[in-house]
Amino acid sequence: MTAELRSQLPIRRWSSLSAQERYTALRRPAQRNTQALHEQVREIIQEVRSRGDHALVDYARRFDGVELTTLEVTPAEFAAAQTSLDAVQRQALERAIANVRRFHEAQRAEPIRLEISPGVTCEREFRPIDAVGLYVPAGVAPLPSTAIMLAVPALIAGCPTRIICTPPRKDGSADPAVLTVARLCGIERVFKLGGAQAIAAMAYGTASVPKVDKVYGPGNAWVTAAKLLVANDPDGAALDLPAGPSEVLVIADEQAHPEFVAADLLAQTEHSADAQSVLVTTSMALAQATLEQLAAQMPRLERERTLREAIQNTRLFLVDSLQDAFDLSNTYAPEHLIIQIAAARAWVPQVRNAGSVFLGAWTPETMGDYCSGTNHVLPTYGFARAYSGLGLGDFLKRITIQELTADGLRDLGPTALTIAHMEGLGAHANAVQVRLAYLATVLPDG
Ligand code: HSO
Ligand code: ZN
Repeated sequence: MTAELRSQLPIRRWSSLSAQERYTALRRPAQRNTQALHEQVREIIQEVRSRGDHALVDYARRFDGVELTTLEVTPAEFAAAQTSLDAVQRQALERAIANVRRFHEAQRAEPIRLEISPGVTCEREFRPIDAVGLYVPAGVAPLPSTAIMLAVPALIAGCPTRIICTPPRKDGSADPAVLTVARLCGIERVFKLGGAQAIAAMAYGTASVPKVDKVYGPGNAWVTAAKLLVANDPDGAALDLPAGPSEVLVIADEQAHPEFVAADLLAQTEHSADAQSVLVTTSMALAQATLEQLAAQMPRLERERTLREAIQNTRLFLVDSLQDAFDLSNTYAPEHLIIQIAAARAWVPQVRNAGSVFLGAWTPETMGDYCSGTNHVLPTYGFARAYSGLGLGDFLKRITIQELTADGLRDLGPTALTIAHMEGLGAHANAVQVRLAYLATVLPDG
């Protein structure tokens, strides 16, 4: 086992790789042919737009293998879900929700009101997005934690319409844990819809599914393609962030526990066959011991099949210094960055590109995935270079407001006039000029 893994996962010395080799080594697993995929997804969206609920029922039959009589979860199904969880499970969800709630409440920003110069006031206020559609995937496993990460910020932002779409199970029911989370987070409308058709239904609305302004949540390549397509259409819906397969990068030194490091790599690897885990270490001994631990732990884990596939995407790098490790990490821009080095906290300022950071030996990514309080919907596929993970702000709009007094306009108006003339936009200048002229004649002294 170890020998097999060792041949699959060479420990590469970063300093000996050329620029091209480094680029190739850090490339994400290839995504599906997007051209063909987009064509198929476009067709699904078109069908949902023209045939509404009928198309949704047909797709559920074809893709999920279920015959749905109602798309929406009924009160009876909600009630059954509540009783199907045991007390420990329910309390775990409640505690996770409470923590995520506290951390997201703390993200509430104060409105701004500033007098820029006498008589010129600028303000910024927040408004919730009217209608939000939360997609909770269930491809590899139902993800009640994802329901938490989406529903909690939507609730505290105060979005008036909040709906969930989640794929039906084989028996045509929705996952009871997802339904329990929905109820605990004040979401009353859940639809048993998965894939691109769910996104289309939320973006355009059907007889049963309300139209939303923005769609949220991770999903497979179909879901992501659908989100991108509907976001490009003014009649569709905005999207939260571009999403790809999940990934983690672990920076470890010689003091790290190989057992923990391997466990963290595997935790992320089990998400899907195209998930990626990367180890960057200053210690050859740690790299080798981690390989041994991977081999030892993998056969004990339930999702060994997926692990064996996805482990091929794992990369092991040996670097000359911690500075090199952080440079590599910033280039890769991981969704999750785990730092298991002696002075983890001291290195935080070196992190420039990462979705979410986990410090020290006692902070497995699993905690952030489920219950510590941070959001687990994060930028993947290198998008962490420019995007952030989901937060309260993604459910709010920032609206600016301004008000000038006559004196304010007298004072600042000429500046606008000058710039308007520089741009050759005479009507802009005129809108100021007519007022200044009025003030000069009708109200000569303000
Ligand atoms: N690690 C995933 C989130 C998740 N993990 C949900 C378990 N359940 C986000 O990258
Ligand atoms: Zn996870």
